[in-house]
Amino acid sequence: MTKSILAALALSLSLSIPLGGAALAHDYKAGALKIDHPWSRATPGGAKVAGGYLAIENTGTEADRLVSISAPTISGRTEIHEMALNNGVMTMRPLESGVAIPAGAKVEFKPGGYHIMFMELKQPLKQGDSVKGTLAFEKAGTVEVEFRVEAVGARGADHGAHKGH
Ligand SMILES: [Cu+2]
Repeated sequence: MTKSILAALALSLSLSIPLGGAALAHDYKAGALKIDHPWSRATPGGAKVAGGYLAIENTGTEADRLVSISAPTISGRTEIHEMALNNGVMTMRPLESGVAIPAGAKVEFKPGGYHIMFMELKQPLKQGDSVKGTLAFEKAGTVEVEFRVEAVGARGADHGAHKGH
């Protein structure tokens, strides 16, 4: 009797290890959408804006759209931006209608491309902080995530899903 209880305990302890590992991987699910590794960058004192980055994978058969983002604890206004070369000049423009996430596609928000812009920052972001944000999708609804604040100048290279830049 006692032995079998101990065995059951040992089994449940060993089962809890892979679950803990999944939590550390820092990703989120909403319906068919997988949201991977939201992160931001530490800001120099006085900066009023910060970028936000993540990857969104649509494993379903229907397109969705990231419509808006809010992060009221740190930011007065949050926008979705695109950085693109225009006649040889890097320009940034807000995407008023958000970003389409086609069925089967993985859309990356990263430095130099699509990104989230935390405007009217209420305080500087410090490396190691976690910033709460809410993503709103046309079909999948709202998803709460946490952006990890990485070092000034970080390009996300410390994360396995971001490679080649
Ligand atoms: Cu921007």
